[in-house]
Amino acid sequence: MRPNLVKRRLAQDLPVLGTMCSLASPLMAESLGHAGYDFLIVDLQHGESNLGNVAAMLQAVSSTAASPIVRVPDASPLHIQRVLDLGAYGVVVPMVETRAQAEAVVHSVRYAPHGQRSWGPIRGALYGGADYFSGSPATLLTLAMIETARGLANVDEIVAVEGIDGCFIGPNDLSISLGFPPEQLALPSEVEAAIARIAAAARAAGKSAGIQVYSAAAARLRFDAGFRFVSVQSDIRMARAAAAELVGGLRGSRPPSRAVEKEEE
Ligand code: 3PY
Ligand code: MG
Repeated sequence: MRPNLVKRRLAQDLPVLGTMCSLASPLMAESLGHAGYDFLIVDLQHGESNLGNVAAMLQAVSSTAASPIVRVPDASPLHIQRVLDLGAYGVVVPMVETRAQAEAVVHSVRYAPHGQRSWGPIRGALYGGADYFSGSPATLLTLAMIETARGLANVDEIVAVEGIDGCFIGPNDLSISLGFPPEQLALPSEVEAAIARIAAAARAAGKSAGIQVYSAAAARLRFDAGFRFVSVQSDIRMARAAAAELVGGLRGSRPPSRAVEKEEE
């Protein structure tokens, strides 16, 4: 089966870098893939994509060297199995809170006797190869998002589940669940302590720790702290940030808006 370089690097305790595709644009995904990311996450939880367009997104990503990963909207077998059938080489599953949920996720990724995935990798086998059935357990990546107080409390059991390759921390939901607002540049110490606890649990279980961050500096800090799977920014956030910087730079301190011209008219 075509190797999953992200899973392979993680197994060797090597870092991998990616970003989120919030936009349902295959062309944007293809462009990002050619920028050199190790993986791209097509986001069906909060992004524009859905089961109707995810095949085109995965085709775009798989025309590049980046591993095509999908964040499903929830842990339901329907989403996990459909995106794998359409060629995802990994799933990121939000809001995993218990060992039973983590086991159910693995059952959706694996065929019997280790799971309950139904056969039909309509595009997965085109991308992966004819030995998809035998090769998929060692190739497909399965990450459980730990991003709630309950997930934090059960993290040791979750990351210990066989077939879970590691955790992926959502700092915003984790902050909210611990009683703090999302989108903080500097996370409260309680959230940082939770993040360190989750990463330590993953490492103790011999699994990979992953996290979403919003700057290159934050990515460096997380890699230095032992995180191996780091997603930085997203397509739309990068576009907005670059546009705001360009417009702000050209207009000095004036607001980057046509409203300025209107006020001056
Ligand atoms: C979060 O911060 O909650 C996330 O899910 C990041 O993607
Ligand atoms: Mg989240």
